[in-house]
Amino acid sequence: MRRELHQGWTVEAAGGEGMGRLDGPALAAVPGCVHLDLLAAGLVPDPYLDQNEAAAAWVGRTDWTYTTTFDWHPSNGARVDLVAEGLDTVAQVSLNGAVLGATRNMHRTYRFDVTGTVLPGQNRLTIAFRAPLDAAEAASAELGRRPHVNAHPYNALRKNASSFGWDWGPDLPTSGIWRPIALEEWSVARLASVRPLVDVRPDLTGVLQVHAGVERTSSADLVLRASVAGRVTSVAVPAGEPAAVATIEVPDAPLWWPRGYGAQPLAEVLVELLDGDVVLDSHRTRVGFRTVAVESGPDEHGTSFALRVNGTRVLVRGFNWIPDDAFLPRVSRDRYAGRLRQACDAGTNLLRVWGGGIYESDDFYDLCDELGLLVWQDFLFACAAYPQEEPLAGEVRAEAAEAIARLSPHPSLALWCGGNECLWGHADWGWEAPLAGLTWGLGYYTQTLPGLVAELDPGRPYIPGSPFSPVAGMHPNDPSHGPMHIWDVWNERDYTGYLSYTPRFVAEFGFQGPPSWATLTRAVHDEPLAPDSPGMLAHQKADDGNGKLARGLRGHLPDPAGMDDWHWATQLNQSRALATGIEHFRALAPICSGAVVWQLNDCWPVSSWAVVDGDGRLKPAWYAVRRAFRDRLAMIRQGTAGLELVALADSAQPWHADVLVERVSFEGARLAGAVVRLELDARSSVTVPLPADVATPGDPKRELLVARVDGETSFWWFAEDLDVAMPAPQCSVSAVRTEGGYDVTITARTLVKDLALLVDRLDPAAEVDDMLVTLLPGESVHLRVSCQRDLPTGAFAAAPVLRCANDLTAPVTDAGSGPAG
Ligand code: BMA
Repeated sequence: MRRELHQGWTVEAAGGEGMGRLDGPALAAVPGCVHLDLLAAGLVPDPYLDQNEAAAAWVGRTDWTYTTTFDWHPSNGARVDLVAEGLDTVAQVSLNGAVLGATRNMHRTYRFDVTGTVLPGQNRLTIAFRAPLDAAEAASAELGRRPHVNAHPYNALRKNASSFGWDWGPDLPTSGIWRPIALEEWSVARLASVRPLVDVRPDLTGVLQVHAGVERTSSADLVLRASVAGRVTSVAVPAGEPAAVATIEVPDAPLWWPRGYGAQPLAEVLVELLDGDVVLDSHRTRVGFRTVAVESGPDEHGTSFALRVNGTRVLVRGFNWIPDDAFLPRVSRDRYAGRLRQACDAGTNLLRVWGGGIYESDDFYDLCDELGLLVWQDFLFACAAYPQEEPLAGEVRAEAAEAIARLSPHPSLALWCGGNECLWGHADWGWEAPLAGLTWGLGYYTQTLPGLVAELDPGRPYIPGSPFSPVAGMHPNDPSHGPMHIWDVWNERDYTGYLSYTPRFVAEFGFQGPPSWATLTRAVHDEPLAPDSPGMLAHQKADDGNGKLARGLRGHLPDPAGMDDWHWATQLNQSRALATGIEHFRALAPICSGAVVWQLNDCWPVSSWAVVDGDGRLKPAWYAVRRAFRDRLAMIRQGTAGLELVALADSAQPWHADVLVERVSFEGARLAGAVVRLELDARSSVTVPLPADVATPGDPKRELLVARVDGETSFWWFAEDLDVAMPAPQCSVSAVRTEGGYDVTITARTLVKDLALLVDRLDPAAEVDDMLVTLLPGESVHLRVSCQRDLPTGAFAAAPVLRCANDLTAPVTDAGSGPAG
């Protein structure tokens, strides 16, 4: 019997900088975190707004004590356990004044036997958290300081690394009971662990092996019963046995596939522990029948790296995932569902759960199973050297074993990875001197973690880190060998730098842009608002972030004239940078088998690499990624011998089509043209040189190439916007009120490049169905705007709502706009 203890909690400062700031205990939400409690009680201003983050720094320097009372009356359970699924982080747990134990890992579940301590009638449960910054610093001093990025020694404590601040995240280390806490009463025996492992034999027989661990209070002969897909099996668990395995074979099991490759059938699994006819404990989960493997081996380009599901190579189009809120308990199932929907709608088939975050809740992985989103799961190590001594080593083992067992049933889980950039850090970031011979984590990545995966989840591939070279002695970020991260482009180079790479798999690459205007202006109220106004700087965490944004524009777009132009230009540049990278990496298939964008989401309102901002709004870059992630792409690219058309059919169907490639003037005159016939097998690509008369411009400043196929259009510009005779844009705009918003028709009178309706400027809740559309003179686009509000006439007809690339050099001329309503 399980009973949640989520009611009646209070929190009070028990030491440190928070002493004297509160009149007394404040009401506390469980699951929750102290920042949210203080916010709800009006005791701190919202740390996500303006410069409030700094004003809340004392919260992480305060010891916090959570207390509740609850009534309890004995049932017939012989044992009573207190089960805490997430305590953040260094804490002492007491019941009725008796210390039950100490915790120091937010990524673990703690179970305390409270039989005899829990009393009939009223009980008082107290969880005293040590200030996380003090705890991390003390642990670091004890274990020996080791290199890490950012301000605080997150590498000494098993707590969400990014909660101490990251180059996109606020420095707001939390405390609290962040996951459910409950009393569990049981007798005779319970299921201490359940791991349903799945395999598929070559004859397509699905094999489910349920590994169950049993904890007992008395010796009894028990039975483990498991069922799946209408089949049931039972195995004896004789007295004294701590574990059992039940195996079920499912002939012709329907295969689970990643999205774009097939369906996602899921089978319910019921696992029961029986004493005679009495069901002592049960566990329900779902599995999907499929195999997954990493393909990695030498070839003429280096060492391949690709995921294979059911033997089929998957071309990965992915995003990196970070915690969706710095205050983790706010991330509900609905919020996950919305964010994952945005990932799917952008055409992705994989999310990489980054090692500086958390093992997400079951909801996340359940949804990924349903949506066919593969999950690359990092173990929780990021950008630092990690001590291999106790107490950290034991925490790492316990946490990893629990995570492996919890996540192993999920068919979406495709890969375990030792961590983020720790191997790279050791190779390149000058750790040798500060480490002075101390351990740095290698044993975790090469022994502890692969050992646990082999023992607990043997069917799933493991790699020691990302980036990682499978060849001994090779630099971990070698482009030719295994997965790499491309960061020199954002940090030091122009985004065309992506084109110089021939990677095997890009697990991270990204380019910053500011959040949507509505998000930005909800969070930052600087007067005047400028890229470097104080609140803006508080919401730009990257090293020289604004400098890199500004330098990133150079050669592509003019220096922005003011805040509106800066915001649009940097968002547009982010879009183009990501599209450049993605198209290039996809065009390299099959040499390159994955492009995983850094990053999908944000954890608060901030300028960052995300394509969905901290309030969940789609940035222009999301639309650019969606276009670049289409199943079928026909792109004009610069080849070694001239311009060529690269066509990619990344879908289960062959692609037979004609691509019309035309050279046109900026005025829309057709100057030359050719039809390229595509006869592509499923999952294949072709490169066709373009005829010289099409590929060679008469006037590179006034011409472009247009490739049209199946209603989709792509473009080739002979020079950057700054270097061509980009016309001052003219369009006419008409809008018709519809049930859920507006149908907007925009007709170009001149060439209009990368047109966007930034509708959140009109209504923070509004969204548009497409963005970054290029129109030749006379062409139109119909955009659907979802919006409940009635908008004034002409609302869509001018900046800062209607924007395009050419209005950065010349303002849009309104060639007549229709009524907006
Ligand atoms: C990589 C990531 C993150 C970081 C990002 C942007 O290093 O793994 O640590 O946020 O780059 O700098």
